[in-house]
Amino acid sequence: MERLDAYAEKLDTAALTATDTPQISIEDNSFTVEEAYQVQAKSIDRRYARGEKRIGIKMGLTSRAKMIQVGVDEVIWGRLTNKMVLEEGRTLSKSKFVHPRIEPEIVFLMKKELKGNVTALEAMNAVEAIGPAMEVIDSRYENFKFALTDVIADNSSSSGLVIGNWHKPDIDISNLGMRLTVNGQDKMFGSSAAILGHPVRSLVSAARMVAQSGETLKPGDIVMAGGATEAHAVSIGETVSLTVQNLGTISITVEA
Ligand code: 0L1
Ligand code: MG
Repeated sequence: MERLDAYAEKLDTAALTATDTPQISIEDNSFTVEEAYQVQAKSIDRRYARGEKRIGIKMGLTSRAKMIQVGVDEVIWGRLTNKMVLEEGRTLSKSKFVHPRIEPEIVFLMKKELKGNVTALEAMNAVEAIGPAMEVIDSRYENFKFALTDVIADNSSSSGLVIGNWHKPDIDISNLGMRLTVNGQDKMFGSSAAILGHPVRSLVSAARMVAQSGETLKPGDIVMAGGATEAHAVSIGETVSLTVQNLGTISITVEA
């Protein structure tokens, strides 16, 4: 089997069986960012072959808090499938993940195609709706430790998402308060401004970065803009809730 196919199979199996795996970059120090995105695409192709459907993309490491938490300081992206969606107000089965964490985000729903280098105005004009969201990230690597190439190959740790009600995009999202609670206790406070200064910048980056892989953002796609605070490592029995100013509250309960 070709080297990149073998990495894709290894990461796909790790995600499917919720089992951790050693970092690729430790054994292969010639592994490049370009190759890592190819591995990501190949591992997602394996999901499509099992019947999963593409629903959009996620942006990762779009805030300083996130970059510091994992020691990687570049914006990255990953692909989302229908199987990753968790129903708002319901449960997350911890046993289906290796070591899941939850982070507070803003999500966009696209109404127009967006491709390559676009302005913030063009990006906002392509948005149908915005909403509050929580991303469930789950590195497939041992101890949640990775280099930039590793995490890109691992679909940027993408593993689940919870989305709230959609709102018209005429709400000012530049500086919305975001509050994550666990069993009603405050855990993280942030602002949508922590997402690259304004979440629309994440959408601008998304259009440019996916184009480098020959893809576009399409009508109906969702785009997760990235975490506004560091991520919370979840435990069984926790109800994790996010309130985003003017956008509403969403919750998920962690079960075995
Ligand atoms: O969505 C994110 O910002 C996470 C990207 C990958 C790094 C991590 O697993 O925390
Ligand atoms: Mg995220």
